[in-house]
Amino acid sequence: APLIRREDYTAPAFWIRTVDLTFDLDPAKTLVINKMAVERNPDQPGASLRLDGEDINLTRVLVDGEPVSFRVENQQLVLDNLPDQPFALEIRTTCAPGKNTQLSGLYTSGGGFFTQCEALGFRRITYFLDRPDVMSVYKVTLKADKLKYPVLLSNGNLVEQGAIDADRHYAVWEDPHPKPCYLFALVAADLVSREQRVRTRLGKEHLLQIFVRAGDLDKTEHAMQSLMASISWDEIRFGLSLDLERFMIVAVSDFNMGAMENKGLNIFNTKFVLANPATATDVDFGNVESVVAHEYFHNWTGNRVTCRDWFQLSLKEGLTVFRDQQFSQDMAGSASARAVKRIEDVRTLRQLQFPEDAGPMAHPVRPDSYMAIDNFYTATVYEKGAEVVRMMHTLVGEAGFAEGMKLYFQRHDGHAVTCDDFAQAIADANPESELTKRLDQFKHWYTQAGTPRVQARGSYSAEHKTYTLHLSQNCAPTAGQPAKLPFVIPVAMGLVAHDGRNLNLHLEGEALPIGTDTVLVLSEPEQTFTFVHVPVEPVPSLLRGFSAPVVLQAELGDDALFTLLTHDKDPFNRWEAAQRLALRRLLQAVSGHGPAELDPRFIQALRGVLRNAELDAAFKELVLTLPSEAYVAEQLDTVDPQRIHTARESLKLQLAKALHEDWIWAWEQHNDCGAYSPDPVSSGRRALANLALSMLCLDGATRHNPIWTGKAFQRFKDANNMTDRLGALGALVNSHADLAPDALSRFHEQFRDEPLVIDKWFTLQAAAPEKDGKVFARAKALMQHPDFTLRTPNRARSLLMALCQMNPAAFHRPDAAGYVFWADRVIEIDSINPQLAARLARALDHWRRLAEPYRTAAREALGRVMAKPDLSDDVREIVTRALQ
Ligand code: B3K
Ligand code: ZN
Repeated sequence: APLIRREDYTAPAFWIRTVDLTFDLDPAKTLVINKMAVERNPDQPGASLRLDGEDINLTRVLVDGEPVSFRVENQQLVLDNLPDQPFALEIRTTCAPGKNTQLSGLYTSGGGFFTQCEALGFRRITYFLDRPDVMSVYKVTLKADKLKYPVLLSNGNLVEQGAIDADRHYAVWEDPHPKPCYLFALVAADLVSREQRVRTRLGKEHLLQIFVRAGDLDKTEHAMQSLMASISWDEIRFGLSLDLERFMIVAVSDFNMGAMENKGLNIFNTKFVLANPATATDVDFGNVESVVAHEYFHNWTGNRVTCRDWFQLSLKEGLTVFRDQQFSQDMAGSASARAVKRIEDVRTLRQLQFPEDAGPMAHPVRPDSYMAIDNFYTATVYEKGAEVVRMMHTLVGEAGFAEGMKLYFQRHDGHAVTCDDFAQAIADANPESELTKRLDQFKHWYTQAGTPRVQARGSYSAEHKTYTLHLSQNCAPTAGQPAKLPFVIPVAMGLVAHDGRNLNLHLEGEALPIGTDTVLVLSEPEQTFTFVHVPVEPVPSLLRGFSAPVVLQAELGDDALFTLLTHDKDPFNRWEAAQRLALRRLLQAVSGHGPAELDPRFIQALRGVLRNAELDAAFKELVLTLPSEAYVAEQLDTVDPQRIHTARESLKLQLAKALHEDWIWAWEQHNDCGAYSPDPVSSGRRALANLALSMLCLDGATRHNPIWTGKAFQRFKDANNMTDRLGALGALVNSHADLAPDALSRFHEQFRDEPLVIDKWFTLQAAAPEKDGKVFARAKALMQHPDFTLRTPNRARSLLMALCQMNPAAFHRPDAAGYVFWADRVIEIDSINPQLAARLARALDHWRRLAEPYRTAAREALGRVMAKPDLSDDVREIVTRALQ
């Protein structure tokens, strides 16, 4: 397929005002009757109508009730010589949902019918102008077998239902809100629902429903609570209310992504809706809360105001991720719990987005071209996009941002718009802000790929009591962008004295001090900021709360970092200081320069954090966890995954040993959380207890001391919730304990009927720390397990992503077996589900930075995938970019 370019955008030649769809649902052959009211765009007189269609059989085309001549070329139905007046267009097609293994369009799962239309799935249902700037009002009639598919759902309001004959029934749905076709959805299945009536601040009544398989009703309470909390949060924070009488969530087991924000009918991967204490971990509970919120928030940011074209994807995704992150922080409550959430978000950004920005898939938040748009639902569009919105929020303030949002909806409600329109609205509502003064430059965040580096140098004059901070920025070239213009970078900061005081900041030239933190705006390649009346030499605490998605090179020595770790008022930077201290030691161990032994000072500092009565357990767990192997790899020009693994495992073991008594203390203090509740305090306690347990098992394993593995096994059996059970199982598996196989088989036996738990079972084994090639061999063997299948994305990912993305040391083998295995799976999955295959294909994005022999072997594997006949565009795009 050719590249599609942002600069080639043209408005559609026709509008489709209304759509009346009738589905006669049958897995083998579903008939779709599509009646549209079409109107020519007067700007394009004489143009032909080109409707997209893929994998569907055309049986009839009528214009104003009369058969007309048509052509089908390049997966488009082309109609020439259409009238200038509005006309009725009727199209009949059939499709085979039971054979749709791509899970895009209309497909079957667990005996029901489901749809996924974003980005280009609607064309797999009927011929249409499958682009987000064509918005229509929908009426949908569903006809299906009554026994097999008792529940018939589509967007909007149910206006009619009844029997067709003894076996079949029907339902009619109308959605009053015009929408792009990617927001269309239908469900026909045997489901039950949890229902909740709510009254919103506007005084309107709404019906909320969550539809699941009969056995899963006891896992829907948390999602319902999250939905209700999201509804009131959006009203309070942004004045945005639910605009539908009925809001439905449906859970489905076979789904390519997390969830989908179809108007009034969100369809969710079961993984992000089902949760109860027995089957879901604290992390799962948190994910359910944020994904439910995310999809709900899309109702305004995405649905009421949508994207003009798919290059604008971050208009809705970056903004909606920002909104769900803010929501989760507010739900977390305390300042410390908010900071924990921020640290987790930044960790994700660094783990997923920074490498993307530094590899062959680097693209701007608003991409310039693509081959397969589904490849651009990326960490850059989502997470970096959210950081861009967050920087705007920082530059205009919370109240200013709310004003900007108001203006955005005043201007654009009901329209399909661009990222420029969003930035303009936020800026226009805040005419005096730093954002507005530099709006054009700020938008480099949308157009330039790559992670900027900020260098900071400070110098103190004891004589003048001044502290001069010199900041500079640069950004490495990325594909197609050899030179970058400077970004607008908000640098939240403060100055910390070695004795622990957070100093009052007084910028030179200003009348008064401004408190103990401020935001400097770095917009030039280099800038100098001078602080006056600085009583002692300070340590700069820069980029507090991670105020911009950049790599900060502050070159602080250990002393300065220890000061920040102990005294910074910003919890994010305390954590960051610990990460830097640990990273420095990890990199020394990897390079072989410098001691492989951890220094007592570092160990003492971590002990201080662990034993600090003022700090929350969740924060301690984050500080005491070493940076991931992926993050270490990110820092290196040449990556030897085995060396990184060995170095990290060795440091981890040293921490396990050196803090042995402290881990025992931590375990004893935190392991009893009482009745399960997923709140931040109890989940933090569980996280720390589980870390302690795994450290104790690790240490025990090297000393052949079975005490702690015995305790872990007991815990595994007794735990009253999945977090603790899986924590204990993980401690056994990750320390390669003798008891691990027994625990694993008990676990499988106990949860054999819970697919989401069986996914965890696969993941745990495939992501275990590699030891003598056993983990790789085990993962490979698990492909043959009767529960394994490539057809269910969750299951395929549970094993393959765990091995190929999360477990570098098991995957990158000197004998290349990991790459051979990877290429075989990408090729195999590509014939089933190209979107899924393309995700797996990205596991070798960074092959160029690998050391030999990995590099050559990885290249060969990529070449083998590239050579597959009929390779999908999705995978072709990933592999082509990698090899370029
Ligand atoms: N908008 C959907 C993603 C659609 C995936 C297309 N391949 C989920 C979300 O971001 O809410
Ligand atoms: Zn989204």
